[in-house]
Amino acid sequence: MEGSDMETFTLELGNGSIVEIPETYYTGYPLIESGDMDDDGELEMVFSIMYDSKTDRGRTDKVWLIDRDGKDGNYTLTEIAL
Ligand SMILES: [Ca+2]
Repeated sequence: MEGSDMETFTLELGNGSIVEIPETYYTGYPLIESGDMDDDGELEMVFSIMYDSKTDRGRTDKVWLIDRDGKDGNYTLTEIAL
């Protein structure tokens, strides 16, 4: 989008799956972390944008949880309200 600081991100995962991150600010650094957050034996991923220009350098605006359904292998994307 011209004149906008907003952009979408497309994640291509190692297994070939594509996950689209909705429009967000792109002026920071993408951060992807993974861990078994619900203790079900499968990893979830967290995507966020970090900004080093803010007073709080670890601050993010939005965080998305990317979770794979073990049955059909599809990924769900959930914005985490912080
Ligand atoms: Ca898990």
